[in-house]
Amino acid sequence: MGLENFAIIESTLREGEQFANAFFDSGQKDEIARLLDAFGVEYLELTSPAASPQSRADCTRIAGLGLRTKLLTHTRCHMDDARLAVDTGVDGIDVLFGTSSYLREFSHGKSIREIIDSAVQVIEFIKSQGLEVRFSSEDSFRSDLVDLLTVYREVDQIGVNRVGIADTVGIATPLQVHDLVRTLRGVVSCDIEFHGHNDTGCAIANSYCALAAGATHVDTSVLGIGERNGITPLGGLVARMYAQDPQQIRSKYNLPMLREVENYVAEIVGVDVPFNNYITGYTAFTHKAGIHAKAILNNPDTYEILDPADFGLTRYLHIAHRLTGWNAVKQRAEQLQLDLTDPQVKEVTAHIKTAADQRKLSLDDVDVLLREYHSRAVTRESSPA
Ligand code: HCA
Ligand code: CU
Repeated sequence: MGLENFAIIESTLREGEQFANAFFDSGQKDEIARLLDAFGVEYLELTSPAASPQSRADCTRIAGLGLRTKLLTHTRCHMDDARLAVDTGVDGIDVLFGTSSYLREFSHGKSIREIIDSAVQVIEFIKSQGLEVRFSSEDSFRSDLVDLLTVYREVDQIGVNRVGIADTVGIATPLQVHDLVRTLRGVVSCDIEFHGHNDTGCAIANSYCALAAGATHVDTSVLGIGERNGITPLGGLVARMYAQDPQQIRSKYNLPMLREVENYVAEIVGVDVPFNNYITGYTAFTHKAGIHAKAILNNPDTYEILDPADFGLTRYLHIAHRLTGWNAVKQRAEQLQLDLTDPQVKEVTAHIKTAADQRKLSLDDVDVLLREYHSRAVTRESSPA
């Protein structure tokens, strides 16, 4: 487990529902679930059935959709919630325990035993129902380490499937995540999940470091939507893991679906996919400087670690600007079926650069310059000496 084999717990239908703009009606929830199932995430996490009557109905209905992915719901570590959750028909329950201040109470010797006892009761009940169970603590990075490890050791011993650490406030650094997961790896034998918020832009790096240190599961949401500025984005994690091992990621996930699921979620929550989004941002495979364009034409690996074709996307060479180079212009002339010699392409490239120094050009402007140059060249060649 770890980098070689990990599972995504896709939480758009739980953490994502905590995004300011999110209101998912039942049809939209089903569609998100189907798209993510088709993409191939290993788990979907759904809002607690204790949250509202509709949340409960949605959980039960989605559990009946016959998806391939495993379904989890997310509840407080409480018997009432656990009973409700079991009745929905999901495959497993992610129970979340307390807050960091609650945990801090342990360190004052308050009720660590009581906390463990109630965790044990909930975990044993869920297991007795034949369901998978995860136990995690909110705000793990601001919790007392000894308390945290004490609780996790106990729940591991009674057979919890997974423990989770949550960077609820987005404060953790990649190094801290690596340290904590490695320490935990030495204490428990069950799987380890990481849930990371993105307040300081570390969510993807933190998730990667969690896996590198021995975690087995990472929480994501589509476009990263969640509380505040959200959590690890699905596409960003996929990009990171693809860079690590393209073959693994190509075989695990239906990568061309990524854009579809992102566009769908963006539309229903009323946001645009950012221009610089991982993989699907509109400049993600655009190459501009002449030197880059030339190298890309020779061998895309020189400036691309992700192959756009794997994601059903195409690269774009941006040639309408003063940084352009003749190799890229030549390719454009070929696309337009304009027959020009290399010296001619170099000459027209100089014209393009001069024009681009005066104003912002479009590809259309470049095409006009190329066509005009070509017809002048043809006229010169065909006119009698
Ligand atoms: C929240 C809860 C949570 C839970 C994460 C988990 C967090 O604050 O809304 O269950 O692992 O970030 O702590 O999303
Ligand atoms: Cu969260």
